[in-house]
Amino acid sequence: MTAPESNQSVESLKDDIQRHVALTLGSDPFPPRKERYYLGLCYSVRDRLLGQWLETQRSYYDSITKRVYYMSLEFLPGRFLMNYIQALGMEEECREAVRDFGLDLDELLEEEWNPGLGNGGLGRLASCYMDSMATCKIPGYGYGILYDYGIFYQTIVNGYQHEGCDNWLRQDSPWVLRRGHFMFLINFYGRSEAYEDSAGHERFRWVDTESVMAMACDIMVPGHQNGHVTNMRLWKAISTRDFELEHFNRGDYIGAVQSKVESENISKVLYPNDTSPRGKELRLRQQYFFVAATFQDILRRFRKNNYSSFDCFPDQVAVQLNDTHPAISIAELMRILVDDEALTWETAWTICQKTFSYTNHTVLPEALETWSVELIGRMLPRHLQIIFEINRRFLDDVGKRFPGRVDLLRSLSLIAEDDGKQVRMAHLAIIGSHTVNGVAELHSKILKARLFKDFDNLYPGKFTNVTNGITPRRWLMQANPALSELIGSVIGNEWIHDLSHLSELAAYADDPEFQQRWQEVRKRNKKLLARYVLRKLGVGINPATLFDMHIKRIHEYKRQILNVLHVITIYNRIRSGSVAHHVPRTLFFAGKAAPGYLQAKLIIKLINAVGQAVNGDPAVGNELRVVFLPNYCVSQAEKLIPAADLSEQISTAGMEASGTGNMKFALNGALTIGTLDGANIEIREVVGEDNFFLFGHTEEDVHRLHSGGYDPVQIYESNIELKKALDMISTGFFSPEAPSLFRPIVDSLLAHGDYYLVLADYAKYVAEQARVSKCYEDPALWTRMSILNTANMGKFSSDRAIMEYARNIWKVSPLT
Ligand code: 26Y
Repeated sequence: MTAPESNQSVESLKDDIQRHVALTLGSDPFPPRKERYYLGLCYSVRDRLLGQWLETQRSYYDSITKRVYYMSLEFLPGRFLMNYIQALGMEEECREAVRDFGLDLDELLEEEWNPGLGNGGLGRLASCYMDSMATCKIPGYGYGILYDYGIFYQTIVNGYQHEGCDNWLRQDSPWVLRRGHFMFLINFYGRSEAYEDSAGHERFRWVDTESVMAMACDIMVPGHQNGHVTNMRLWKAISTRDFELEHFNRGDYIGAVQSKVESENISKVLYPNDTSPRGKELRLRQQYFFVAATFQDILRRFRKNNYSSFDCFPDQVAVQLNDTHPAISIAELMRILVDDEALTWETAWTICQKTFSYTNHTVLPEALETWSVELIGRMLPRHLQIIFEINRRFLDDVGKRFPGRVDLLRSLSLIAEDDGKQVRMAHLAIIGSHTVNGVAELHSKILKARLFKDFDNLYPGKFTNVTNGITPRRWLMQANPALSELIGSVIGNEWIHDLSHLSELAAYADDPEFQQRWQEVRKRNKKLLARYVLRKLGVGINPATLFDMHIKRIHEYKRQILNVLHVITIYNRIRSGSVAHHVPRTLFFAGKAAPGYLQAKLIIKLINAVGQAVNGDPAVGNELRVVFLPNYCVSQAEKLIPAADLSEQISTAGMEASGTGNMKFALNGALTIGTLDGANIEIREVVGEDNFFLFGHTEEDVHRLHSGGYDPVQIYESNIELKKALDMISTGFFSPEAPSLFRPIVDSLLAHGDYYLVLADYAKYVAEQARVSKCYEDPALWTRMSILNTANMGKFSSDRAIMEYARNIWKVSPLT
């Protein structure tokens, strides 16, 4: 852009900001106030994107192309403003415009609240995929729920997690476009009624239902500087007029309002569990509400293109189920096709299987969703009938192929009989889909070899792998501007669109001058983080120490406790003056615990208690520091990750399906200490064994140890340092006011069998950590390893993942 043009665009941007402050917000533009000008800027940026968005949506209709529907109960997009600004390529303009008003863009960006519409990895993955769909011009949409309250706001009080409400829409979001004209009626409860149609066939209809409306709320997801803007459509529950009238007619005004409020509760709050479903009625209501609204929208679009027959439905529509949370879709599409469209069961089922594909995100048995037959039967009576019919035909078929195999029928059935009758949503998703994928090679292998072995035998080729990816736009370009600039200065900026270009950095890994620049950037990022921590926690940390980070949901399988045992071990070594290769470290922990997961909450308290003891001990000085950052979220991750030296990816092998934090760290030049789990394995493969700190039992070891013979007590007895650390925890060293406070943690390790094999991996972990310290003492070596990590991360772009889904699963091509 030439100078006068750019001046012109800065001036017109300034005019727009002030116009929005005055005319959209009704505020006096003078003097310029931060919150007002932040919103003025948002609306001005939004204006510039809306045209592209309309154009993109129009182009879908013009080309009558197959579209992807990415259905997810969770999205974690992070802040939008900078993402939009960079997508439009107007960062400099924006900086200048707000500077002219005496404001600072980076400060304005901090005004934005994070939309916390997800729990963790699964939701963030959905948002990375939206970014890549837009950037790769894959025609599609994200579908979800607009929760009024996202994931709870975490504070730490006296070391304990407290949950607060995340009322993110309190001040209305400039990014949420409410579409009052897209409203669909959603039914619940009632009963299924048989009747005879004019041709004398028995048919069913769903009657005497209660209903609620779903209103569409749209959020734009722009591709990177390509003029393509994808839509994320989130549903909000609105009560129906009928519902109210029924009460009004009875003269029951308060009853009317109450029923209105209750029906609108459906989209009120995100369930904050990320591993154990609780069979709560409202959660099933959310799932069906979301599914029914989305399918009405899909059919509306399908019909708009004037299709005469449903046979071509799968040529127009690909639906990706993000885990089983939207799996009731399969019964819903069957209901629509059989009851409303009067197709035969066989035709409808073929269409279903050609339309759906399902991504599994976990093998933890407690995370596999089931719903009681009683609940589904009451809330969705016709769907239960359909599920039973799907199951009857399916088991019939299996019975014919494997006569006499009752065990097989029991293991494959959609209905589990052991714990009251339960519908297994994963089984429904598998048989109703054409493709099922895991999210990393090991995970996909486990799905085939263990969890869904019988299904894999039954449907060879149905199971496949798509290793997760992350968007380099948010996780390098936006989160780490300094490193992006350095990279750009030597290899150009093509990596933003094609991450494999990062491999060109490998040529500089041993270049002393480049190494020095690399270190300077990293040091700068660490200083910025130290300042943030000081501001947030009032705790001073030293940027010259090794920044060691363990940031993710708190869960026993992620083994924060293993990290804590290492911290205590180092602490004891420092106190006894026996430190070999100790390098001063700052440990960062961050993450939320599900509010009902008491053991995870106790782990948070323990981390804070250990932090208090370590940080307050004058014998430790600067050698070791432990900080727990409250309220981990996308924006916090963007601040932490670019400043990390070491990334902790230490889950019990076989339990972390993929992980995506591991990718974000390595992309930003942190080194990983990790187990052979999830995508760690593939990261190690590409960055090279020498550039990865590996330890721990393999998935096969874990399987074997779980089959019998594992004795954690014996390990405890025979390892002095471990014993000492555990004894300190259990005897109240870290909780003198309540000595037995942490007993449940030690009991889970010693008395209850240590299911996550913390003790089994302790010695190797501590030894590998010593190797980390040793490497860190050699800056040239460390920097080389760091550069090579970044250089080899091309594979983990979500663009690669999305193109695999598009080619192999959805069969859609990018728009040209
Ligand atoms: C059923 C309900 C309680 C539930 C809600 C959320 C169950 C699971 C979840 C979320 C699961 C999740 O976030 N899984 C993570 O998905 C990431 C993206 O594939 C993986 O990288 C990560 O390993 C996996 O734990």
